[in-house]
Amino acid sequence: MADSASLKIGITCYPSVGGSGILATTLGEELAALGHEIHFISYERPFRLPSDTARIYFHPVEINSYGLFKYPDYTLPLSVKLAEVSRDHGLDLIHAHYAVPHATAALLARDMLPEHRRPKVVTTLHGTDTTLLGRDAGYGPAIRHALEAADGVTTVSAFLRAETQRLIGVKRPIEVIHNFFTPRLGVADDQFLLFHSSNLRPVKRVDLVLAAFAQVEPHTSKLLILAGGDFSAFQADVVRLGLTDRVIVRENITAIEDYLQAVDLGLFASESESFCLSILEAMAFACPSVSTSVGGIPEVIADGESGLLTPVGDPRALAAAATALLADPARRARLGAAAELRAREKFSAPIIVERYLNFYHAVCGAGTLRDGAGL
Ligand code: GMT
Repeated sequence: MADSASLKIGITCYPSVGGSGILATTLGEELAALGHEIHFISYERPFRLPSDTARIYFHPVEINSYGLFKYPDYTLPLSVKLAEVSRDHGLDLIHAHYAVPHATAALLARDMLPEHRRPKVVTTLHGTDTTLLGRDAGYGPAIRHALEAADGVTTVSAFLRAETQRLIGVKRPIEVIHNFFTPRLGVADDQFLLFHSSNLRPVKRVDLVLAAFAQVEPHTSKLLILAGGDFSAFQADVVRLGLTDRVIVRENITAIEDYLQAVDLGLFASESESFCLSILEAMAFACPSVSTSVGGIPEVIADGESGLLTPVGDPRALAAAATALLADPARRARLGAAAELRAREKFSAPIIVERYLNFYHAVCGAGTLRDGAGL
């Protein structure tokens, strides 16, 4: 183990959608935030693993397909990659999430290395690795061996520990460590979270969003950017404006609701915009926005009632509006409640979808499509 308190940890898990991979990813992020060095090893980057996080590295496992093999093998290339990463980065520990095949591959990796460079192996059982595969005669003995030979084993519930003992006959101690979830954007309880969401195209004026945010009180606010695309072109601005620790970027997020629940104020600097769906999405979560008054945005935000509008190209005005709302929680709450009501009453799915349907009917003429007259 390393002399200092910080560990070098390899994590292997399923990278696709699924609780075990999500838990492994979140655990890695939390550990990295605490100063540990985390190396993810899998056939793909775990889908929730953000890019460019300090102290987090991803090592892909390459899988070749050989004519002799009827079934492609992942376990051996994974074990070799785990051993390589362990050797090259001096891992203290490999944490295998979901026994098959990760626990076995981790053991192989450990055994491939010279004794003094062997990492410890911890396996976390997540569910069907015990309850389904554990009772499968083709897997059970291998899982039992991997668990008995690991340096530590955990399960995500007491239920799963009992099932592992009952079904697999594991005798060694098993630690129960439950799953966890805490919304974590690195925002302290007393900090405001401003929010910008867009496809980053030039009309969105992300440069002015950043310029405005740079003028908002630094200690009490962070800016979350949900980027529909590659944000890297703006990183130089982030650094130049001294915003490195204040801007949180998440690229190509589909589950935007998870984030919108946490935001306090939207920040939009578009120079052209026919509507701005992102403002509406925030409104639906009682989050008012400060935005440029352009195009159709005044139809979305009732200025002074459900948000604040400022002139185009004036980041100072945008910053002043944001600062005013951050300084006045009661007004911000009033605007947020009005924004939510406005979103529901004017722009919700039942209302707008019915408008489209009515319009289709009007365009088609009563019965036109059904009786085939229009074909
Ligand atoms: O075991 C599985 O079926 C897959 C696994 C996953 O990767 O999603 O799900 C299990 O692990 C999750 C994370 O620990 C648990 O929240 C799920 O309850 C568990 N699924 C089952 O036990 C069926």
